[in-house]
Amino acid sequence: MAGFFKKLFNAITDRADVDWDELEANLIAADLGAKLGTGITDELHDLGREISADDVVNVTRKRLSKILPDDKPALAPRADGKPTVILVVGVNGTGKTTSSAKLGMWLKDRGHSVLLAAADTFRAAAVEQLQRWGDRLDIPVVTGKPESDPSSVCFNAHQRAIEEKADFLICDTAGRIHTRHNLMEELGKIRRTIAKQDPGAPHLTLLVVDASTGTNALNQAKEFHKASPLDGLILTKLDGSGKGGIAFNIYEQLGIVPRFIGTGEEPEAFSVFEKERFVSEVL
Ligand SMILES: Nc1nc2c(ncn2[C@@H]2O[C@H](COP(=O)(O)OP(=O)(O)OP(=O)(O)O)[C@@H](O)[C@H]2O)c(=O)[nH]1
Ligand SMILES: [Mg+2]
Repeated sequence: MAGFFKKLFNAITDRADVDWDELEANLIAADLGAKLGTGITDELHDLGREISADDVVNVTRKRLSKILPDDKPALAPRADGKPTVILVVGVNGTGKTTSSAKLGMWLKDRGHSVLLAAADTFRAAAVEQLQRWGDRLDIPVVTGKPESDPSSVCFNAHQRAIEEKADFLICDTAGRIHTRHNLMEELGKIRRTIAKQDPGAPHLTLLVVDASTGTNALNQAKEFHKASPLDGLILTKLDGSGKGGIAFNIYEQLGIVPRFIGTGEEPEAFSVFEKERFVSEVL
């Protein structure tokens, strides 16, 4: 049983009266946010009878699956044969580089051709890290010189993706650049540069959030969404203390849908987000 439900069970079993405040606090602590936490508690209260652990689980699951929209169709190459450009963004350490590589492999496993761009040129180690992933997964990686302009790396990678008729180009970006303001400026520049060779690009901007960081992830989503419109989330580290509740909170507040989940450091520990499965298994 996931930690999230265990906590809920503990809050209501072995006692005659439900401590509603504690139950609500637990739901909110599971990163579901105040609105959802209160909504679930109210619904349980309105049952007007003694509630069981099953009631809590059922009401919570039902609510949660109602919140998210139905799953998005899987990524498919474009009909015109031009590359789909995916920009992977997020604060440092959330799992951008790992997720870029995993997503590359996920696409490759489905028969699509993929190119990776190492656009985190601020740290030499970041370029090497992606290069190692590329070698391991047999996916070409476009790199620039250390401290070169990340936008130019993306431009060159995009050019190559177009020339080679790659189905997907995944751009791994930096998570830390002097200040958050500079980071957002840099992302804006990358977006404008990518759009030069294809006005519709980037076609998908995915924010990587570490599920164990709770409400910080919501703040990150707000900040990035303002600077660089987000099309979806990659929710990482769900194998750790991350409860995943934050995904519902982010969707409720910003309308950003989870698209992929990361459940470990290995490339296989990655899958497409499936609502029902997520609600019943991960949370
Ligand atoms: N357990 C677990 N670890 C993960 C997952 N995703 C990434 N990691 C680990 O998290 C650490 C950071 O991952 P990176 O991919 O380097 O993160 P990043 O966002 O690129 O970091 P910066 O480039 O420094 O901003 C690495 O040790 C990864 O192996 C996951 O889903 N589960
Ligand atoms: Mg990185």
